Amino acid sequence: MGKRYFQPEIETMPVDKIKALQSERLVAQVKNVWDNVPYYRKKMEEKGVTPDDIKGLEDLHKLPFLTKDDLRDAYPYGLLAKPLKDCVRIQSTSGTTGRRVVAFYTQHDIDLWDECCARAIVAAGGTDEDVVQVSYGYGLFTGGPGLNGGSHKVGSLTIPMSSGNTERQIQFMTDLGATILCCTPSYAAYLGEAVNEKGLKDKIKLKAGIFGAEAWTEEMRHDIEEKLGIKAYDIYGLTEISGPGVSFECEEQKGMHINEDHFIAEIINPETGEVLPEGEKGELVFTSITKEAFPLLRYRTKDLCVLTRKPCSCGRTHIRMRKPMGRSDDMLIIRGVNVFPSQIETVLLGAGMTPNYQIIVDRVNNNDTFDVNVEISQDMADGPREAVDAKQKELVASLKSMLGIKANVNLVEPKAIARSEGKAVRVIDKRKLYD
Ligand code: DLL
Repeated sequence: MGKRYFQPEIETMPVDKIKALQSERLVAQVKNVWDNVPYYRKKMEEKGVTPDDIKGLEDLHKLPFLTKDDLRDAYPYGLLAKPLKDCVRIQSTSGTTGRRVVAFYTQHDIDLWDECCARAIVAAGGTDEDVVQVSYGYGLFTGGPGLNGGSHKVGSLTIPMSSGNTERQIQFMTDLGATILCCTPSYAAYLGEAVNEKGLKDKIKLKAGIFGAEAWTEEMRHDIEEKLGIKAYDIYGLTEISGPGVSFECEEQKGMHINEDHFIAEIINPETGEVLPEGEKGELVFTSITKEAFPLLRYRTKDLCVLTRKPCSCGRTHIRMRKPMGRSDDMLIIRGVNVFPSQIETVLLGAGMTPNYQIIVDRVNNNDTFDVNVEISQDMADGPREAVDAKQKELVASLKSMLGIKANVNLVEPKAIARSEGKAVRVIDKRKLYD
């Protein structure tokens, strides 16, 4: 049995103490941005707030929100709170042109970020005896560098694989006896498929995986756990707020503990901006209270989520967020109905299908078309045609009952859908081309 926590005093700190710490850090951070970031000062002045108005957590709601548009307006250096000479790294999102976000880090920021990722690795059972294969992309994407830094802090042997080259991934995994795998859940599912096809499941020593960077369902978790013979843990984060490790799952696998000594979380009504009470679903908003180079206050993530402070049997006291079930900008509106890709994943995997699927939406003669392509397994491909037809009908019916609208379900041959090595492309919305 390894260590249970990476930083026990912080991770199990009584809630009133965490709140006091957050209050103190918030007050200091507000003063810091007011003094050092003209963009913030202007936003605060526009809202009629000054640092004197912010005396603690209870005043957080008085601060203006920050959105991706602000990041774009202030691009590239307009939100820096430290001189460039104190910054040592940038990371960036993989967003399409025009939506790129560049985040800055001092060495201290990177140290704290690494600690957050180390907490996640220890929560997944990691120790200095583990061999951690980091198969998130390295480079501008935060996944590789974040988990790499966390693994170093834990003292695990780190394999900086990056993503791609599945053959080599599996070779290193078996030869070096990797025990913890870090990558996107869609890539984990792909690796699981490849390991089983090669008959190597008995040859791998993996015990846990730390998967995030995209929405994934409980059904997907079971699929990966079964294919790789591991426990699959969720990890969440975003470039703007640091990267992976903003929150992470513990052995309970019931929501992700937010590292509250660094980030204050709120849930708001995305329409009105009103702060919602604990337990209600809305948009997740973060305030970074320890960041030096790029501190964002009340940053709107667009991730839809629920928070809970119910005590967790792992002993951690930090608030938990439920798996984000999609981003408000991921939500598809098809024939006037709101559809989240995760609902479709739940239906498909619940019906025993593979996690290889793609949703294609188009507009023909002013009507939305809605196709769900999903691969059948090799067993099904080798079996009777009638079974495939029956499955197709069953899926149409279950999707209709989940979503309220009808989808064309196309069952395609194994390997017909491109595999993803990073974030999976689940939705192709061709209507966007016409807007
Ligand atoms: O995806 C950071 C990360 C890397 C997280 C590795 C976990 C593991 P971005 O590329 O900036 O950063 O994308 C952030 O991805 O706002 C969510 O919409 C989504 N996301 C991240 N983690 C999860 C998760 C990284 N566990 C955006 N579940 C976020 C659902 C997630 N969505």
